[in-house]
Parts: sequence; structure tokens; C-alpha cells
Amino acid sequence: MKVYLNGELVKKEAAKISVFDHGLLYGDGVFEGIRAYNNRVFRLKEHLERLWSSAKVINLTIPITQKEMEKAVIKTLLENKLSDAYIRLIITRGCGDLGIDPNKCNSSASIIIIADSISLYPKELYEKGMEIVTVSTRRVMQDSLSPNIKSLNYLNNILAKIQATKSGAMEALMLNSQGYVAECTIDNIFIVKNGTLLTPHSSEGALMGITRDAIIELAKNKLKIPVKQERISLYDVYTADECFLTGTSAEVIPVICVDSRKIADARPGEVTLKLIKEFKSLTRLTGIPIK
Ligand code: PXG
Repeated sequence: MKVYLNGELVKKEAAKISVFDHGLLYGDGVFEGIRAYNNRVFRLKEHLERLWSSAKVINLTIPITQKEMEKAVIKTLLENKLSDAYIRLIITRGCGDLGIDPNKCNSSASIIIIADSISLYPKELYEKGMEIVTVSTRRVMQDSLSPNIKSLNYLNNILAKIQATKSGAMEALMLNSQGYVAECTIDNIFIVKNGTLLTPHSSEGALMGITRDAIIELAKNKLKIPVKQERISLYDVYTADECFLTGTSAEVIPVICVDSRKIADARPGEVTLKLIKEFKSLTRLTGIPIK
């Protein structure tokens, strides 16, 4: 495997950065998780746009252009001969001293691109549906830190993940500080109620996921079902007709049980299955070609 590190493709073993990089010392940096399907990178421009927005908000200058980054991603995939892949793009603040001040970082930001294959959850969960639990760790709200910054500091989500794992669940449902549903640790949540697709508005503490956007578009334009982005409570989730999660790594996965409450008849719902089918064809047929 070759890793892209600051303009060069180096062997996995040689892909190293300094212990003085503020990405390591403070989680000071940003990232994206992207997927390629069938020789095409899905929504690459949207991912790069979001990466640049995250960087702008934390006052971090990415030392290359979006077009150059697009080429670097393609080059990394070609070098590793990957047509279906998970791509992790990381920008760190760079090397500084042991103080927090990013102005002391005298090197420019580091750019890392890792391309590999992953499947997040076992295949059978996509057919049977998964169980999730609500955890006590609340999602950080945008009045303190925007959930839209995909920063290298994921402790909020990691704490939630630890709690879910200890309870035997593979994903955690996180509430916001007011007790309304925000999202999961690396996934957005959707429910279906009386033929309407509902997902928490981004102001409730949800990241504006790129898979979330694709699902909203498919529901509106292909399935012609109404979509609402609004406040959702646990009551709404427990009494939903269907529930599923979306994310780059998980893609679209049905949820059949939340906090021991079965969702309807505890089988992946009709709308969920239709959206999974549409999403599969969208990811196979669209995206920036790898060539
Ligand atoms: N919410 C959060 C908090 C996320 O980090 C999503 C939703 C889904 O967004 P996308 O754009 O991927 O549809 C994410 C996704 C991983 C990984 O291992 C992915 C994410 C974060 C950390 C790890 O793939 N982000």
C-alpha cells in the first residue's frame, strides 16, 4: 500500500509525521471519509468543499487547491490499483512547539491521503437490520463547537461509541443538550412515519452528511416521498414505521431496534429497502472517474 504524504506516494511503513504535529498534540486538523465505487469517486467535489469549509472555520490553510487535491486523490487510488475504496483525507495543522498556539506552527499543514478497502458492519446486519442504543454522552452543540467541523478531535463521538459497545450495540444514538435526537457517532439518522421521511435538522447537532444529502435527494426525486428536516424526539424514533442510518462508511443500514424498542415489526422497512437500492445504483453510476 502507498500513502500520499505531502505530495509524495510513500510506502505505508514510511508514512510518518512528527510527534510535534498539532494534529497529534491537540487533534488540530480536519478530515474527510470518502468512498469510491466502480472506478468513480462518489461526490468528491462535495467532500472537498466540506473539507475546505472545515479548514476555513478552524483557520487552517490547505496548501494546495481543490483541483490539485482531486488529482491527488485519483493518483492515490490509481497507485494502489483500487476501483472500490474507502479514502481518508487528513489535513493536520503542522509542527509547532508544545504550546497550543497554532501560530507557532512553523511548518505548513500536512496532507495525508490513505486509500484502503473497508466494510464497517457485518453484511448480515444490512439484511436483518441493526440495533442501536441511546447513550448518555450528549452531542456537542453548535453554540460551543459546530458539528459540521470534521475535526481530528472526535472524542465526543468516541465516548459515545465506547458506551454503545459496552452495551452490546454497534452504533450509539446521541441526543443534543436539549434531549432531542442529533445523530449517531459516524452516521446520520432517518425515520419514516406515515410515509414521510424525517431527519434531524442540522441545528439539532447533526453533521450535514453527504450520504444524508444523497438520500434526501433520492427520496424527493426518485421515490417522490416528502422529506422533513426537523426536531425529532426519542418518542418519534420508538414509534416510527422505519428507521435507518446513513454515512460514507456505513452507507445505508436499516435499524430494527432502538433501546430495546422494536421498530414496527423489527424488519427493514419498505422505504429503507427502496432507498438502499437507489443509493447502490447512484454510487455505481455517478462520481468522478478514476483515470
Ligand atoms: N455524522 C458524523 C458525526 C460523522 O462523522 C456522518 C454523520 C456521516 O456523514 P457522511 O458525509 O459520511 O455521509 C459522519 C461521517 C469512518 C468515519 O470511520 C466517518 C466519519 C467520521 C469518523 C469516522 O468512516 N464521518
